[in-house]
Amino acid sequence: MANSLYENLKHSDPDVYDSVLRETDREHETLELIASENFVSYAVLEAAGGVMTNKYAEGYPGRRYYGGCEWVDVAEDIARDRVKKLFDAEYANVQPHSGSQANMAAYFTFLKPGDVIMGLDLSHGGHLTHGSPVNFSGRLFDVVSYQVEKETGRVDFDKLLKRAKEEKPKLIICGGSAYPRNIEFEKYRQVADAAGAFLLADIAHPAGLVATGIHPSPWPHCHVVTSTTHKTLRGPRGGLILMGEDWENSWGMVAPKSGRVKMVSELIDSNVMPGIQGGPLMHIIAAKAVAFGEALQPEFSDYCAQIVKNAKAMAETFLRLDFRLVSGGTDTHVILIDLTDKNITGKVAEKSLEAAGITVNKNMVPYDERSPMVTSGIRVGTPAMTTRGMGVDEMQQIAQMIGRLISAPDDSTVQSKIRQEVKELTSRFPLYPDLRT
Ligand code: DSN
Repeated sequence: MANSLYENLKHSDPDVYDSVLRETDREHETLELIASENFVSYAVLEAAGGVMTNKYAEGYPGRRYYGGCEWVDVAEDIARDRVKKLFDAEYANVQPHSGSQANMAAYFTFLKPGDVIMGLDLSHGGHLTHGSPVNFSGRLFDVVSYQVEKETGRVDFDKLLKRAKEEKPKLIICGGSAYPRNIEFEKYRQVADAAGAFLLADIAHPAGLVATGIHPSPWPHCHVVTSTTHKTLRGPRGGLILMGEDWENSWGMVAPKSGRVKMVSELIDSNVMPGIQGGPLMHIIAAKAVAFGEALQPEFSDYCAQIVKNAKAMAETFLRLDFRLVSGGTDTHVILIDLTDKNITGKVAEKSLEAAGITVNKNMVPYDERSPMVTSGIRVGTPAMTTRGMGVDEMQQIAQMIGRLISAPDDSTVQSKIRQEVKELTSRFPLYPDLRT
């Protein structure tokens, strides 16, 4: 039953149809090790590709600016209820189109332009939206970046405390995109309290691990949490905002008609819409609801435990092969390989691995002397391959392949041999068999 989902597309737009089919084949035939990617279920795909894409629903369930929202209200209520249960949260907003927009809405809730924020430096594992000068966060706020230590690859909290007391940020951001270790929420909160700052955790990467209790909980330490839905959480591409507990704002915001002091949740809701977004992507919110339902099942806990088991097995193999890993290993799904002593850049390593069917991304390592387009590292992650059912043996095999390619990046014989091994391995773990040619 090949491609029945795409019958209409096939006839009406053969060019786009072809690109979709080829992407499906690429996903099946390659080893996807980008730490921020995953493969959603058929149910999530169906909801994301469904008719809710047609509906305008500015506002929130029960108080929209458009008629005809009764069924999208049901989907959004399911999504909010499920994600609150999943993360043990009192408040959730599932409308942010992405992690960046979740962060933007949260910043606009707690900050004014020009306020001081502290976030982990992008080249030390942070994220663009944590204060990079080329991002809105770096352009609107006064950014004080903090870094990890060269020897440990981890944050020195005594140094962070000293700096925070000097700089007096209004908001401290923890979490990032290439930080292989658990986020130390409790220590960050001690720093935030000492500096009089709010604490925001961006758990986009470990969200699935947090939901299943494999990673420590951000509560009660973080005032607000943002995330994406498509990494370890294995949902459609999107964002969300959570609070463990809501509280009355202290920004002097009073609801105009009632004279009532607003809750922080109301401020976040209005900073998402109308603050930075218009109509929510209701098909994606429906797909988020499906993914949250899947994540509430016991099998999802087993899956997340296996992600970490796989990452640790891979990290151990890399260490045996004499690779340097930032922080010496991993607690999560992320491994950051420092290639500084290997006479190869991240850029060349990424290209060479790609030619053999292994997809990773080049990544800055702490104290990198190369540019972000070249880099001295690669980032590797296990969520996608774990979704395909691969285990420790396969992770060890993949790490060995990476080792062979990195020691001979220009050797086309090695590349084609490994391409063949990748083909054999991926064919044992089929992906979307009903959607391929
Ligand atoms: N680009 C994402 C990642 O790869 O981690 C973060 O936004």
